[in-house]
Amino acid sequence: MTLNRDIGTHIPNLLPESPRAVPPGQGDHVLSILRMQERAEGDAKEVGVRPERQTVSVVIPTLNEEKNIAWVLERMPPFVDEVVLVDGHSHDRTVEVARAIRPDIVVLTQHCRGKGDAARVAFSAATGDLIVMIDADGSMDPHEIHRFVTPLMNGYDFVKGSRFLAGGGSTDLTPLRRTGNQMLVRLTNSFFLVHFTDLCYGFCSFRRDCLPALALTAHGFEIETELVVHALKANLRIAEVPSNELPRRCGVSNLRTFRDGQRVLRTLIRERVVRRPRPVVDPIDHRVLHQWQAPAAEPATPMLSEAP
Ligand SMILES: Nc1nc2c(ncn2[C@@H]2O[C@H](COP(=O)(O)OP(=O)(O)OP(=O)(O)O)[C@@H](O)[C@H]2O)c(=O)[nH]1
Ligand SMILES: [Mg+2]
Repeated sequence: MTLNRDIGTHIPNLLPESPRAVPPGQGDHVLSILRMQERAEGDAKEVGVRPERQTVSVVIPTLNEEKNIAWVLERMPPFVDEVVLVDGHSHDRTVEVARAIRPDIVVLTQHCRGKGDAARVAFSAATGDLIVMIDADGSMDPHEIHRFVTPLMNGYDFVKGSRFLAGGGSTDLTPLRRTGNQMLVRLTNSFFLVHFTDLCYGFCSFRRDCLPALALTAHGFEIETELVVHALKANLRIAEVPSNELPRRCGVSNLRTFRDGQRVLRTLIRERVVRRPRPVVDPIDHRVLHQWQAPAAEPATPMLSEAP
């Protein structure tokens, strides 16, 4: 993998000089900046363009997306250094198509099931300084990736996409999901005293050095909520940027509105009540267990009585 492209030449700088310079009341029009809590060290650190080059990894969880993955990979911007695809044991040719389009793609198989599990595998394997997560179904446009990278280069730690900021939108949300999402956004805002405009949306990015602080444990679609809430609890500097969600290009959704809505709700309540991090307990898929190397047989240790 080559990490030698110059990000600065490709990414337009969306922000004014620094996030602090956004005029009051105008943040919604360009970039809604949510400074959730001042970190003690945040004040000391001057927010500004980091001079050193930041490499970018894009992670993509895939489950039976052979008809969509080509569109996503072909639209990947040139400043992306690494693409990590984590496949959920697809029955179709998702992996083959991805490799044909982008031979340098890093392909991993997830340990268990669910988007959350796949995302955690991808995050720990990604090597870029900045990590962007995007769906494989064509509902998120890779041409928007610069919106998620630029704030990270300008002092933010975590960036979440919003379909409800000026400049964003969705042609995919059904009225039921829109209402459910709105209720969950309101609950999040009242639980954690913030002003998010969106919650159940998986287009997001963060600095790789924040991964330990995010302490992710989710297995399913509640990963998106866990990412945001753990970023809040870790006092990360968070930005919300507008994003346009499109309908999935082909195939069927893996999301089940009521089941996954309940998982998000349970996550929110648990995070509100419990302060300590949850332990990670992964039920490892038997196919993965077969792929992993079994321990080599120990050389027999001579018994004391057999020693010369
Ligand atoms: N590796 C892996 N990827 C998954 C799994 N479930 C979903 N995905 C991927 O996660 C992304 C989002 O899943 P979708 O099924 O599109 O769900 P959604 O976007 O929340 O719902 P829609 O708006 O209806 O499309 C897609 O890229 C899926 O291929 C899984 O269990 N494992
Ligand atoms: Mg989708």
